[in-house]
Amino acid sequence: MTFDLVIAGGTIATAADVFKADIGVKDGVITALGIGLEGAETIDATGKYVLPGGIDSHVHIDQPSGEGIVMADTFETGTLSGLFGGNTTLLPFCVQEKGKSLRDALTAYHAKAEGNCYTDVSFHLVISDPTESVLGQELPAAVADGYTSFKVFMTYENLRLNDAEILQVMDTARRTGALAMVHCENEDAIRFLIDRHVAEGRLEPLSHATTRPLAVEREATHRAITLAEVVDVPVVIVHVSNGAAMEEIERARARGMNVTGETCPQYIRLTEKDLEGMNWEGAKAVCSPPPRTEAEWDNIWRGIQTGVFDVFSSDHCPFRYDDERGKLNPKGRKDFRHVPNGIPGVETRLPILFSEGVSKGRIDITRFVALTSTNHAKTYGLYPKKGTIAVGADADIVLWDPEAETTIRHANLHDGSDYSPYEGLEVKGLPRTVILRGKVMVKDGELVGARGDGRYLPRELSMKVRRPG
Ligand code: DUC
Ligand code: ZN
Ligand code: ZN
Ligand code: ZN
Repeated sequence: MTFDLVIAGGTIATAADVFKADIGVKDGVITALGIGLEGAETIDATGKYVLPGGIDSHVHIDQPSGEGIVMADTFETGTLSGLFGGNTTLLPFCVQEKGKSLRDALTAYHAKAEGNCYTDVSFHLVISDPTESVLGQELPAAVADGYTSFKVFMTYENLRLNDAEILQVMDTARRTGALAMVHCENEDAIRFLIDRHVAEGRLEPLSHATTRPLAVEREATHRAITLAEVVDVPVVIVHVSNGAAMEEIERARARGMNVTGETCPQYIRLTEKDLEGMNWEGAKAVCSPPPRTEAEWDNIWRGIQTGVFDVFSSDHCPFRYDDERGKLNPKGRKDFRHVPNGIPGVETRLPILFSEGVSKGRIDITRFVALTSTNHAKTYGLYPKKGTIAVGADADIVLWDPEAETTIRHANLHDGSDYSPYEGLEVKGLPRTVILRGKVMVKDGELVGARGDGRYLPRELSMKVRRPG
């Protein structure tokens, strides 16, 4: 048999194994792993790692942000940036606005994504208005249609649910087999601290961090896990920023709970100090939960190494810095309360984890693949079609040069923001060629794929939820 495409001579790494073999691709699917394979087209992968395409299960693209603020990425720029960062699948959030149906939200997001994507995409829902019809009909119907995960917020006035509502939403997850994700920060505690900061005239970006201290996240993490325990349902704790919140996950697992932990590059590379700085520069690092301290980086690394964290996601949530509709909107220029929460990072996630993790000897390549691809596919119902290199899987493949070095400069990135919070960071290890379902999209750092090559993916239930038999 001749293959459409052969990737020859590289070192394949999956979440379980590292071995030298050629990959044979036919009709967009991996159909053989072997030695001496021949195809219509051959890509020489000598000296490269050959990895399953990155899956980023936590990104925000073209999401309504209120106050006339506009998110910096469309599906075109967001997925292009993800592609250049070594990703072949992104999972953005589709947000239900209060008073609207899930169908409204899904229709709007599909319209934004359709024909515009450079990677495959699939949506998590955000439930902000859990009415009887949402819980009883709409959500179960959406799960049946392949939207098998959703996020709830414990903070933000227009998104937060109270404990009674979270219990109801989690119970719907239990009935339908969907997977619930929770943003854990105590809204009342944040409000209390904001009032105090405002009374003291402390309106600079750093106050974003000091009004959301670690205890605010730890308490909410404990509570979210407790609510999941009461309902008896698996839960994902997203964007864990510190060791104390992480220990809540460890304790829950020790008593037998099914808790998935997620962390992000900002919690191993940024600190609260990045929110200081002249001319409101600190706004560039405003995200929630906020970056912590270098001591917390060490705690997060322990969780990455020992498996407390299953997934390493970007939480890409891009706003422009020097733009009326972005971080420095007319109100945000004077008052941290109006600086939108979120930072870009979909293109820098893999290089940062590889460089800080694999190149510096903190994790091995199999753990890197698990944290950036395989575990995302398993957690969110895409495995084994996505997230691995195996016969029968989609040919989503990245050729990774472990020796390539660069200094992160926003000028070289492809997102719609106008800065990177990692400007000047030196990284070792970069994606060079990215293949989506057998189609070469990026070749040696140059774009060869087209907008619209990415598809929408309905998903199965999470492997964390599925029960044998
Ligand atoms: N939560 C996110 O997941 N992303 C950006 C901001 C936030 O609060
Ligand atoms: Zn969040
Ligand atoms: Zn506790
Ligand atoms: Zn997020």
